[in-house]
Amino acid sequence: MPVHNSDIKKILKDMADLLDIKGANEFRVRAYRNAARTLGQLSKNVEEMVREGEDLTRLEGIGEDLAGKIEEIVNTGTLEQLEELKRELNPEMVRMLEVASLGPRRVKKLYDALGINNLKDLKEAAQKKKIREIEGFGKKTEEKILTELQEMGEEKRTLLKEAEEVAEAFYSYLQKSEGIGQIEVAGSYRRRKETVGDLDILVSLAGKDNNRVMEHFVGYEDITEIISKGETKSSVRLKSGIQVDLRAVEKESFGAALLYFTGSKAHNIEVRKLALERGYKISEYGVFEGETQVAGETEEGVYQKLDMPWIPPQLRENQGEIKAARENSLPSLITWKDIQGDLHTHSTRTDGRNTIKEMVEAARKQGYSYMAVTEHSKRVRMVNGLDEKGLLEQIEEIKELNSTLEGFRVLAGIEVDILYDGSLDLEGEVLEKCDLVVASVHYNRNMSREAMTNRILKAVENPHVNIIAHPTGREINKRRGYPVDLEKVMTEAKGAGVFMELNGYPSRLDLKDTHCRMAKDLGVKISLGSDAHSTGGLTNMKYGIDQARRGWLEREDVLNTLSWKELKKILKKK
Ligand code: DGT
Ligand code: CA
Ligand code: CA
Ligand code: ZN
Repeated sequence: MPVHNSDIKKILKDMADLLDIKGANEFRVRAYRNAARTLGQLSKNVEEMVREGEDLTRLEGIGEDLAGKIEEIVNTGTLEQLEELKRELNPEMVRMLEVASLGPRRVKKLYDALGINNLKDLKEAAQKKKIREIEGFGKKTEEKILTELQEMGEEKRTLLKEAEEVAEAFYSYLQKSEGIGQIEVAGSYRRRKETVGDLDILVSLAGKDNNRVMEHFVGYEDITEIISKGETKSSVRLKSGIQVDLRAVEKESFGAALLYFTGSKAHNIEVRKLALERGYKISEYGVFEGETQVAGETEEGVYQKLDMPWIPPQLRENQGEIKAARENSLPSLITWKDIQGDLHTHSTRTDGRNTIKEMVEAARKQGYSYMAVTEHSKRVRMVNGLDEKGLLEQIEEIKELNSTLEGFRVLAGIEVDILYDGSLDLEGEVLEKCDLVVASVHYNRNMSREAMTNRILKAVENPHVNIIAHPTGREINKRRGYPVDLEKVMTEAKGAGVFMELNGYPSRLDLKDTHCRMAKDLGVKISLGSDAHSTGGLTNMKYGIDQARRGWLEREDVLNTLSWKELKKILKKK
């Protein structure tokens, strides 16, 4: 395996950090840090230098000793001294360095003051407000550590789209097993949460041979670890890192088990309460009256026994869905078929991979009757965002394209940047010529909640803006959204005739389920956009739909369920 400069740099830096935590001589620590820095700035490949017998001590900050260490890394891929240090210190202590506001000094201080040597103790101490009392830490740092710990925890969850690829492949593999009847992927996956912790697959047995089913399950080629294997329950870990739990139940219990393992836990608890009130016992095996099973083969049957219609999994979060079901007032949730067009796409003109023509073709195949092209504006230099002239050219290009299309309309749009002061990146007289103006924040995100809210409100009030796109700027597992008072923004948007975007890009989905519900309650229509950067990206819409459903949205809550004719009228109203 080749050893890159960055690998060597990382090892040297780890050495410095661990020595520092250990309280080693300051000069020794600094020597490793300097060497790591030198490696980071080097244009030559160190591995090659070693192979060609070049003298490493000629490099800045590298003496005999360090040169020998670097050779060891190149030859063995690691450094014995580092491995030793890792064995000596609690490896969890090393992980504490992943908390952004903790450096080695602080880790050592935490250990000396409170004996903290792992993340769990760190979290506990922060929650008990003990950290603020250590010299040099304070309340702010303590709160920051808690947030950072939380973010680290969140990172372990898998994006729904990634989980979907894994789940679908596993599903088809299981289908090939003899002895399996029905298969469902339950858990948060079935509730279509934006991220999933693990996958919960439920199967019903067609024969009586559990063993064969479990053998087949653990024989899947992508498995890296068999965590447990029993007759009715097994767990494995896959190459992708995701854990999969499999449960096998008899056919008569499949519905009850599906309901139970779909969750959420909070939903299950409410369902159980209702059952108890009616004198039933409910479990993953069925609904029982005394010893007799009275429901459980299907989910519908279980809900029916409790006087409720079937509840779509996306709603099962104990957010009022049980009450609504019992009053027969469940929302009739939006589906992909209700969507008439996509309101957020990119093409090769900026950072997309397909031409407008190709995107249009794909959108038609999707069954849409319109699609807005919304390129970035000039402030987004990295992707050659459009300036006024470029936008005018594109409007012309789209006009021409439209004249060749029948039964389909390309909307000339723009995703214009909301600048630091809340003004827009392009002149109003050009924006005026667009069918649709989508505005979003990309830069200078480091603002107070109040300042960011005012910045976006200014865009809301701008007469040219129709939609506020990705209104929180978050990227799941990468960065939190900027702080913004969405309730205030939505309230103003409602008054100004502006719509809020639910971006379907699987790692964005800026508006959370709860935000969608907030919009519905405030009466602001949501615009669903795929933010497609290629023809394949148009299918991001389905993640938007799932999120919208989790937010209780119905057809009339979503802007692009309207035909272009209706939509045009609404946009003009502004
Ligand atoms: P995840 O995996 O963290 O994204 O979330 P879930 O909802 O898939 O949770 P998971 O995998 O721990 O369990 C799957 C379902 O099993 C969960 O949604 C509800 C059910 N379940 C698990 N533990 C309990 C429990 O202690 N009580 C009840 N009532 N249900 C549970
Ligand atoms: Ca799960
Ligand atoms: Ca699970
Ligand atoms: Zn975009």
